[in-house]
Amino acid sequence: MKPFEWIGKYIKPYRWRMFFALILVVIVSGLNMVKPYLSGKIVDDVIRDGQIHLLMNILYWLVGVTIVKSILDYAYKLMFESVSQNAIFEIRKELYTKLQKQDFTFFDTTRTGDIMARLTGDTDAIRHFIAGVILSIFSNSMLFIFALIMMFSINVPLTLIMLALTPIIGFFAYSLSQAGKPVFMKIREQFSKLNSVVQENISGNRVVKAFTKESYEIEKFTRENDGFRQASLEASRVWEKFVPILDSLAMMMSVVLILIGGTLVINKVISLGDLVMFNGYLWALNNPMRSVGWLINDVQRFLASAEKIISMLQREPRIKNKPDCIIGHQIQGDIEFKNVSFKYEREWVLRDIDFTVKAGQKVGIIGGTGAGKTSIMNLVARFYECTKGTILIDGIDIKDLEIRTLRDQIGMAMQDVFLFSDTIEGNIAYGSPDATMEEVLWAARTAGVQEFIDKFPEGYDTIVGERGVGLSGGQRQRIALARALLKQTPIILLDDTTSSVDMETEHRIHEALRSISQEQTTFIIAHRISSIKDADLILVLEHGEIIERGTHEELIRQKGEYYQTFLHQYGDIDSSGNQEVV
Ligand code: M5T
Ligand code: MG
Repeated sequence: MKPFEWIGKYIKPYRWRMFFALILVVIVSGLNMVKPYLSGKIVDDVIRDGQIHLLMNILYWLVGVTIVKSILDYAYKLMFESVSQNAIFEIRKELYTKLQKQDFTFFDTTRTGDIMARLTGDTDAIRHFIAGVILSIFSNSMLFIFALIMMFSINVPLTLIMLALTPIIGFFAYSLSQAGKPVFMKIREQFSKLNSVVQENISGNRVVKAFTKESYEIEKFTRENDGFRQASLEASRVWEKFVPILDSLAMMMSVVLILIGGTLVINKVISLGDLVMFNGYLWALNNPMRSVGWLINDVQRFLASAEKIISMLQREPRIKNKPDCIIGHQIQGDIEFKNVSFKYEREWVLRDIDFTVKAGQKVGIIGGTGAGKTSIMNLVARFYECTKGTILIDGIDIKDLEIRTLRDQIGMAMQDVFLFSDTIEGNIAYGSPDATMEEVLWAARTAGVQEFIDKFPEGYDTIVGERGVGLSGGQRQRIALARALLKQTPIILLDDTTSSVDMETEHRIHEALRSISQEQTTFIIAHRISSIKDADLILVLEHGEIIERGTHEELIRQKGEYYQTFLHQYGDIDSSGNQEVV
């Protein structure tokens, strides 16, 4: 879609307001002609012809016109502003809604700074275009036309001479805008660099302090800060170079006017009042020419921003509902991976993953770092689509299920815990806003949140900082677990959920989980054997492949990789593995 056509869509609902505002602009431009006209009248009728009684009338008119003009000015500016604010409100909403629809791949490949720029700087360029540029182009054109009409009515040759001079101003103004363009782009770029340095420094403040890199960070900031200063200075150098030229040219036009106009007055071709009038209209000829360059820049900036926004709005997520997807299916919890292979980019991350789980069964997944455990979870929730093979839930290919139907019935505690800056209760109930306090407390008890909540004087109303600052890693994990449990879904995915809690608490949590989740199909990813040893099926993953599978006892008997891990973790325990592992 073309930017102008696109922006038209957002202005269209307000076309009448816009139309009315434009009419007001025409009226105001017309009223702008009154003052020079009346000045001429003062010279001719009052001063030359001595009609003193006209003076008061003219003054009343001047005051009246100024008041009306100011009111209309205020009115149309407000109208333009409201149209632009309404339009960018919609654009922001659409962008944000689109953002919510995007999949993991989008966020993997798009920088946060770019997304933020779309929502801030670029939408502001659109606002400026509607409220500033369109208005300015229209009002300048109107002024230009009205002034020309008035000037032609006074003297045609003089007007033609003046008109012939205006392109010179236009040319210099255009050159100024072109010279200024790279500089202004540099300022914007430099500003966003400065922003990202600050942003990263604030989120990484703990690492900065831990490695005592404060002075390094200040240096980094100073570099960008200085870059911003240089760019701004460069802009004013360009500006200061051209502005006197533009002003002198405008002055030159007045000189030419006085020279030629004066001769015409002496020769009685026009009156002195006409010359005064003419001089008054000259700025209405100058001004549009002076703005031309800036308006071109602003239009270009609008086009660039609009194109970026359009491309973000048009970007389709890879993962989306099929047109005939199954909506509202009540999941039982049978899960089957059929020869599933997967890669994020080029490297295969999972190869030929093949297993079946019955509803209500517990699956443990164990394996080294980077073996592909989290990737399996990502596939179950369809955050990514498997490259080869099929994943079936209750015998249905998950690609045929509506995404919401699928994800609403999966409770997830992710490896990388994210908490919102909200109360602990708010965080637990994030996925289940209708849950009662009893239910929240139940989930909190099961996940072991209750055990530490007394440490906070405000209990569940304690507000946790951004990303959960103020809580220990284990506390954060337990809140994330409670959040997943509270949803009470037929499928639960727990990715390394108890890795940061001590063995004893972990044991208690797993006991509690066992007693509550009889019907839920549960995936538990863990590095510790103690977390998964009771599972109905344990998958041992290595480099994206299942190398062993079975129950704890079976795997111990196989004396393979699992057994080796077991020995490492419980080296002093009887190798038959029959002993209770805590
Ligand atoms: C398996 C790669 C990663 C690793 C392999 C999440 C993610 C992973 N990878 C990507 O290229 N992009 C991604 O977004 O995939 O990664 P995993 O499944 O996260 O491994 P894991 O969960 O078994 O590891 P760990 O450390 O959590 O125990 O090569 O680079
Ligand atoms: Mg992982």
